[in-house]
Amino acid sequence: MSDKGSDDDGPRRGDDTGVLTKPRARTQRPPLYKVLLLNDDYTPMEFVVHVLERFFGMTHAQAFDLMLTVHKKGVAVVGVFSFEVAETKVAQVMDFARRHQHPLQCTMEKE
Ligand code: TYC
Repeated sequence: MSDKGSDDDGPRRGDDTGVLTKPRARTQRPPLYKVLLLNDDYTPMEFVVHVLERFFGMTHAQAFDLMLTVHKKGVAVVGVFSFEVAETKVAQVMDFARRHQHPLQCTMEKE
């Protein structure tokens, strides 16, 4: 099934005009969630770069640029995912940071 296609049974005959009308599709797209990384004063820059490479599939250059954005602005969106994937990414980052005793914070919010 296409994500933009209709779920109906195709054209229907109108009341008495002979015009075929196509009912609007009511298919809902699942909600998406932004994963946010927060700045802090203690987590080493290289650790954040490694997190972005490891859990968000970024190149070193992409990860470095985004780390600097978080460092300067305080927060940035690092990806947009389904609820389940976003929840997993947040848990992976929080667990990895905790295991390395860094206070790095990662959260999610509905788009
Ligand atoms: N501000 C940190 C430092 O100066 C680096 C940092 C960047 C920490 C991004 C967290 O999400 C973060 N060492």
